[in-house]
Amino acid sequence: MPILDPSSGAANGPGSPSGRTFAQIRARANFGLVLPSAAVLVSPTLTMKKTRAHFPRIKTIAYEGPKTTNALAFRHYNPDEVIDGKTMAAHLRFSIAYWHSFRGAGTDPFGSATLQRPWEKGSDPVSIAKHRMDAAFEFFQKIRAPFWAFHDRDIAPEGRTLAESNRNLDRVVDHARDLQRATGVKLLWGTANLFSHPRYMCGAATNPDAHVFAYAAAQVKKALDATKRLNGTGYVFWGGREGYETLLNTNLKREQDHLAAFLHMAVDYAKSIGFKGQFLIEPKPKEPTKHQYDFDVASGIAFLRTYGLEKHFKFNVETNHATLAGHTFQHEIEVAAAQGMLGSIDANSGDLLLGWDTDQFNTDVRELTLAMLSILRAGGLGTGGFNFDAKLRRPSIDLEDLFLAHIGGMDAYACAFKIARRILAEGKFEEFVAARYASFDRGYGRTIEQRRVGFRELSKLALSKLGEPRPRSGKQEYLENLLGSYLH
Ligand code: XLS
Ligand code: NI
Ligand code: NI
Repeated sequence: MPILDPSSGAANGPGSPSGRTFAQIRARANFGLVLPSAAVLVSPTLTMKKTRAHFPRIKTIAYEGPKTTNALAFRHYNPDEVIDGKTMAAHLRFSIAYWHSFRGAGTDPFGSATLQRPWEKGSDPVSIAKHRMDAAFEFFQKIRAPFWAFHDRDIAPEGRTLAESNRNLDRVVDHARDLQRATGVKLLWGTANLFSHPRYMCGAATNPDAHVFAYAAAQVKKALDATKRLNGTGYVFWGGREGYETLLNTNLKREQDHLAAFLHMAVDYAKSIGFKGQFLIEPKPKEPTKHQYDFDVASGIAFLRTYGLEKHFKFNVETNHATLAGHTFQHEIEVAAAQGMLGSIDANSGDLLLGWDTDQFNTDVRELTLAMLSILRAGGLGTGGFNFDAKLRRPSIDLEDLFLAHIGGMDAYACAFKIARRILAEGKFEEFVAARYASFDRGYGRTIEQRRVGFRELSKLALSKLGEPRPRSGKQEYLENLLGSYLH
């Protein structure tokens, strides 16, 4: 348990990397707390060979319960707590997004990087990449996240040629494999960045130039190899630039056909190398393109079915993408779950006053409880997890902020998980909803669901026996109050 212990000399002793005094550190620390120091790289459940600590003043985050005043402790997420024979860590399967937490530098369209990380140094880009990855795995352990997720170009630098990029990736993937082995942290999913480089400015699989399509295919082939090598439980396709800006230069039908061909090739290749991970589509309506083809889960399902791909894919639902599409997070989860296609979650939230993917850490327990209800009713996420596709605000420049952000997100999900379980155990909402549809459980209602009647029979029934239906209240306010009774 992190404690304030000036006498240990840990925070301000000779080994203090910053050389700051205890008082200075204290003044800077959050919630008036000072982090204890020492290069503790060993969590209760995971072990890792000791390397130089990149977060020397932060210990493995402990669960201290809802009453703690320690900002660097969990209040609701107790990874080791066993619920229904499974630890909370195994239920929630939290994952850290490498791109935000270890490649995000705090840039925005109006300003340059604000985050300066001490590990960003080395003699060449590949050794910097490895050094950064050491810091990342130390973070994964200390924050008690059992998984991580990456894009190929997050972890390894793009080379001058594709062959060089592939070699860079191989070297860093070897390093990741060692770190995974040493720490027990596993890969949730991998993906390829098919949107940053200028070659992809008009799309990758939907680019009008077959040359770009071929290059993207080569890149995804390699990213699949890397994901397999790291035993990823899934592989994500987010179609960042798979869409268009103007129909004046676009053949929409051809682009959609090409995207489908690309996904079929990915399925075939995965099969040929024995990659058994789950393929996931991550819908998003726009940004960076104006019209993205996989706008939301519903259009994704239609696309996959149209092209005979539905057996091979599930959905990675992102909160901020749902709201950009004009939906709630819970709606997107429910639409995917209704078709047995809920795969994983990109856990974040947007700012409803800003019109873009702000990727914030979600601390809205009400929203998350509703999402959890739908996820638990659907039987959970299977091999998916809750991946924090979320980033620090630009001025949040302290290393501690990275911990505080994830602690807040993890606690909010854990809290929502517990509330949702209680709601489901008591079954009041289920009972209400079942009663609301009960007329379809019997009599002519049942024959409608079984499709044993048609308009003729129903018309006869309405004219003879039924008469005018009696309106019944939807009881929304009652149900909102009921939800409130679980929340506060
Ligand atoms: C961008 C997406 C991206 C995917 C992975 O908006 O959320 O980060 O999750 O390519
Ligand atoms: Ni995402
Ligand atoms: Ni996003």
